[in-house]
Amino acid sequence: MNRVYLLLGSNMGDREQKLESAVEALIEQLLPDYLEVEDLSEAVNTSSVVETAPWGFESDEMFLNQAFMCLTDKSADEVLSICQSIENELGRERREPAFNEKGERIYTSRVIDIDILLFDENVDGRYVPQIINEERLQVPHPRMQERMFVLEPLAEIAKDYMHPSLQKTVGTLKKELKRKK
Ligand code: A4P
Ligand code: MG
Repeated sequence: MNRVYLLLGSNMGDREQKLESAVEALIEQLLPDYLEVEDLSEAVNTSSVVETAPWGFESDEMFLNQAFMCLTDKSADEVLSICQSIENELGRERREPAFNEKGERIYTSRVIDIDILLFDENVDGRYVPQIINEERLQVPHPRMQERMFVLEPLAEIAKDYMHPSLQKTVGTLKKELKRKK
């Protein structure tokens, strides 16, 4: 069984309800049916919901963010497709990523965003963190270490997770980012 860590975000509409619906749909679609009920506490974990100021763009609409972990028999690519189809079902309008004249990303408000932060493949019973560098999917998420709205909820459920390319735990990345601010 593989293991995936996601970040959910919403800053439009009924934000709590969007996060709840996303978590429900993710469990339904990622978790294999054959897992027994008593396994569920180990198979799924969610952080608390944190309210965060928009990062990278101006808006009066605050975000709710939440980290989510789930065991799954899907590949990272399949997980991405599932996240995108759940975003669509929950009313996300998808546009091509936009850039300003300096080549920086222009972010916009969204009813739901589901990003893959980390993905572990199960190799002989051990979780092995994957590094994926394709246009469609980069894992670990390339900006996670710069974002307190990611590290704060993620550290609640994966403080000791070792980032495979930075070689620092999520807890350390959070402490370092806090010091920088
Ligand atoms: N993609 C590549 N790697 C990944 C990955 N690890 N997870 C590709 C998910 N998608 C990945 O994403 C654009 C493309 O990224 C996808 O087609 C996918 O193939 P998108 O969800 O369509 O568009 P987006 O969300 O606008 O872009 P992106 O890059 O996900 O934006 P970010 O970086 O997630 O930033 N401030 C606060 N406080 N809280 C937030 O949650 N979120 C953003 C969005 C900005 N500011 C925020 C928050
Ligand atoms: Mg996204």
